[in-house]
Amino acid sequence: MFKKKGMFGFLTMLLAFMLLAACSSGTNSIGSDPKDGDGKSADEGKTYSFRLAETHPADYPTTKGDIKFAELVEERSNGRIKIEVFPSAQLGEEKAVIEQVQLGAIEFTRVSSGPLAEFNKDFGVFSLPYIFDNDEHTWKFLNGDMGAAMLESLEDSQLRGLAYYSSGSRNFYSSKPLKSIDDLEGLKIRVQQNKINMELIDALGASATPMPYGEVYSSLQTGVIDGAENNHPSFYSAKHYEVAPNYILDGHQRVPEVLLISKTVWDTLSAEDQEIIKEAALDSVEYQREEWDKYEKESLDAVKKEGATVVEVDDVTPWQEKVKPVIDNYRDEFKDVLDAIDNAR
Ligand code: BDP
Repeated sequence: MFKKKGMFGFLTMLLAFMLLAACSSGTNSIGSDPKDGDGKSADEGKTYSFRLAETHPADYPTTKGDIKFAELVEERSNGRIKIEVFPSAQLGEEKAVIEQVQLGAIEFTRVSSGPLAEFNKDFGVFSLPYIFDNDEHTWKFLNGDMGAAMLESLEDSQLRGLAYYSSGSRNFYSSKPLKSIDDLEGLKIRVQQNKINMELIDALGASATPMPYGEVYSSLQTGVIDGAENNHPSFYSAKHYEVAPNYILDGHQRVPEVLLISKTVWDTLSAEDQEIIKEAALDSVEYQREEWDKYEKESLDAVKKEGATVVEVDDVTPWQEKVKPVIDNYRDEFKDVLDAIDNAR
């Protein structure tokens, strides 16, 4: 687990204090009696203005989920809790944003489990290849007890997981031809920033270059890397197909998206407001999943139309065999989660 005590604790407290002063206005201060003079709930007078950091643009399905979540919170709090969604990485790349959320300087974010794994090692399990059969299997696991327990475990990392969002499956693409697994040999491939991804790329005979998502396009363009990997929506939306038009549908990972609130911020909210936020997050999932399914199809069609070469993989067995050492390496560490994933089949 990623834990910093001492200075980190002090900074957290300081930021929490500043945040309270900046964000909360109203007649009741934290710690005062929950009912004010005329018997109203303390929450009725308190207003908040929060920020949610999102890496994707406004029309992307995760951003649409974030916006739906923000709308539900605003509606259900009668306008007291406003969450402004900042799309297109305006507040920074995911790793930096997660650090800010830990401190409470940014209150909410939607990130991928990929970078989250560096802050809470349990989330590394999602970077293991071929652990889920399909979308249905993934959601059965995420909606089960272990999926919920993993969101809870984020508390150890000063975060609170509110909900999972859909992210489809990830596939390789390159500026060089990619017709089969052998073509990956020797290529420089960008990965999400965590160590399991490095091992995965090694096992495939390629060399891994971790870097933030926002740097991938220019790195492909200038030849700093030969390829990358992502789901159809990101491949299309970030226009990576323009500079790496060879796309092979190996589906090596399913890495869920996660909606997070800072634990520092969460702890300052009343139980009623926590409930509003928690429920709104869960209630935004269905809409996000519908938007995801639509956009996933549209984006695959769109990249084909734009001239990308899309290669289907009829049999993933050779891929699974080649990356098996990575799973074997983590089988003990992730035993309970892997068992729960198997049981969700
Ligand atoms: C996309 C995720 C995004 C990640 C990106 C990446 O939605 O959160 O930042 O992949 O590869 O699929 O870093």
